Amino acid sequence: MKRALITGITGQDGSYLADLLLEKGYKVYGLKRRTSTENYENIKHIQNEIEFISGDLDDLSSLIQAVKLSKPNEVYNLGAQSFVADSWPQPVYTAQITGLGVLRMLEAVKQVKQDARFYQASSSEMFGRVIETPQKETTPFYPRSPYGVAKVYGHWITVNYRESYDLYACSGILFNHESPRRGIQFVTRKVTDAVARIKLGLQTELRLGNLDAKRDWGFAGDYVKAMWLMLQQEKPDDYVVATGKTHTVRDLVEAAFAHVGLKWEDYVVQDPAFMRPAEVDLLLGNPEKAKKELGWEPKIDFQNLVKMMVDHDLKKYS
Ligand code: NAP
Ligand code: G4F
Repeated sequence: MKRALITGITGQDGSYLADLLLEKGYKVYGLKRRTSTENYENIKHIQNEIEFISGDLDDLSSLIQAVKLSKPNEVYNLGAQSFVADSWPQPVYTAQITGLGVLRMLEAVKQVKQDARFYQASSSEMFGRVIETPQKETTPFYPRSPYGVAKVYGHWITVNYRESYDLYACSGILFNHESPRRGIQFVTRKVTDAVARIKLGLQTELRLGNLDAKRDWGFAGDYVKAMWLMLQQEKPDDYVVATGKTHTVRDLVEAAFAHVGLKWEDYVVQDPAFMRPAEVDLLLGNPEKAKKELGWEPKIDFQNLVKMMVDHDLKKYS
């Protein structure tokens, strides 16, 4: 039985990855940080099948202990302060967890179980003010937020540990991926939740920031398969994971309202409070390498993703 340690187990990706690994017969360990109120919402259906280990990406001793206890064949480092907008008011914390947290996890692997395969959750936010379109593995980074800068550190320290210590360490440069388990702060879920509430008469307006930003949005359930595939190859490498299609926030809003028969213009209000100090205007990934070398394909397209999320939120409030 293979053993996997997942940081960020309670998050969107951690929960889908745990589903996948349990299906494949893995023993799954989840690093769980201490919170005043426990939040198992995304993993309540598999809570009894996961072994939780108390730890925090800010605390190297807890990560060393987690690797000692789990003796993993594979480590998936998905934990992070992952909300870009909060990385401006909390830049030091974001650097500590999203940047240095990667180094701590790599050190724990290096010190305790050097043959464990390591996956780092890198991000298309690293491309930021894009140097070329579409973005691929060799596109230079130009991060536009403290979060993006921290992810660049996490990416390069992963590459550096691979090259310095011969670790099997991969960095997945994932473009935006969403699902009914997406946190409510992120724009897709904020929109689908509001559409459901407006349709059911529970809310009257939706306040948003920049409607012109473009994102390459895919389905999280598809993307965790690419993470697993990266750790099953002969040699470690880095891969862009994306759909190869981009849409504006306005397209997202239009599709979500149209799905319930409403016109978005009647409900959406632009609010400067949701504008960012520096914006990433356009993300569009080229996933050719992942398709060719990993045999990975996204299954759910943008329209079906939006419908899935709106339907889920309608059901939640009905
Ligand atoms: P998410 O839903 O926000 O989950 C983040 C996870 O990290 C949660 O389980 C959270 O635990 C945990 N965490 C936060 N601070 C921690 C700390 N100090 N120590 C240990 N764990 C901590 O994020 P996601 O969407 O699943 O994304 C997973 C990873 O992929 C993140 O690293 C994110 O930056 C990266 N990424 C995401 C996307 C995307 O579009 N989703 C794209 C590219 C890269 P709590 O439940 O306790 O808060
Ligand atoms: O949904 P978002 O907050 O995601 P963002 O900033 O693209 O980051 C996500 O994807 C990254 C991969 O590229 C991950 F690394 C990261 O962890 C996270 O998962 O915002 C998407 C776009 C932005 O351009 C934002 O300015 O939507 C725009 N937007 C417009 N109004 C809004 C809003 N975003 C949010 N969250 N809330 C709004 O009201």
